[in-house]
Amino acid sequence: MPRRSWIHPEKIKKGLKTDLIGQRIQHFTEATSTNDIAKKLASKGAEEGTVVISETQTLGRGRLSRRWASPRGGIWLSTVLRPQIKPKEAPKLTLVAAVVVAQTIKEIFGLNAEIKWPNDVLIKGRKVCGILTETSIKGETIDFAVVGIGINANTSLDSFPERLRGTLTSLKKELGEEIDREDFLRALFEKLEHYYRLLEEEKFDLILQEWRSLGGFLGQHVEVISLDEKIVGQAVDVNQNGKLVIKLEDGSERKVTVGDVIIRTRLYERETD
Ligand code: BT5
Repeated sequence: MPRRSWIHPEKIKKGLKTDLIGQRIQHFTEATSTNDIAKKLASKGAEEGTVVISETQTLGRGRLSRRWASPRGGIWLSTVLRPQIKPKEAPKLTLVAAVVVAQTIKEIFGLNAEIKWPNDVLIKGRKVCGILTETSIKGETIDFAVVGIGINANTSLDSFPERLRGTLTSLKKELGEEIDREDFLRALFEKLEHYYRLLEEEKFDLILQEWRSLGGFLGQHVEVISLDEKIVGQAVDVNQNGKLVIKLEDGSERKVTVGDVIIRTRLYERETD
């Protein structure tokens, strides 16, 4: 891969209006997983806001040890954070990151990015970004958190495994041209800092408001696979703790902490296309 097509940290930093996020950037041409590198750095005392970026990952990870395809042209990054929140509030960081990615995509490119709880950003129902938040807990507090963000930016669909091609998309595919990754990252870091500050100032309500306006699947009939259970109902909201609220057929409500959402209404529409 020619050097000129790498992400250049000094170009991101030029004009970057943040105090924390992205003031320190470690760039790799290849890494196992940026989350693993960021966790190592954080455990050795890396400053809050340190970002690790790699052009490719050989062991990119999703939740539950799933593989995350990380070919060239994408944005694979992890940020070290030291939030003053309780460990059980950690899922809020994933919601923050999802709002940040979806809003940045909307504002810069005018694409209709939507959030699918808990950690996906979709365009026209196809996944363009996934988020993986990992925390290290010390007693009753979070020692550090690493928020990993994977965005299919300048990736062609044929660089992904065939079985995934029907489920995902990239910014390049949606726009018909490559994006300037440094400009995009500068905007992303500024937005991340803004929403992270709101979280630290205990203004999660404001973040939730944004989340709801981007959570395109709210109101839809969904199936949620949570651990070994399948829950069917209507996705009605996300609550103060970042849990998904599902209204069951009998009218009662279930709150889900972890899981994968399948949007039934949309699946049905697609089948009848
Ligand atoms: C996620 O997991 O969506 C979290 C992905 C986080 C990736 C970032 S990249 C930087 C940092 N370093 C890491 O090692 N990870 C983070 P989950 O919700 O479990 O979704 C995983 C599923 O998404 C896989 O099982 C595939 O079906 C699908 N998938 C894999 N690669 C993909 C890609 N590049 N784009 C869209 N979908 C993908």
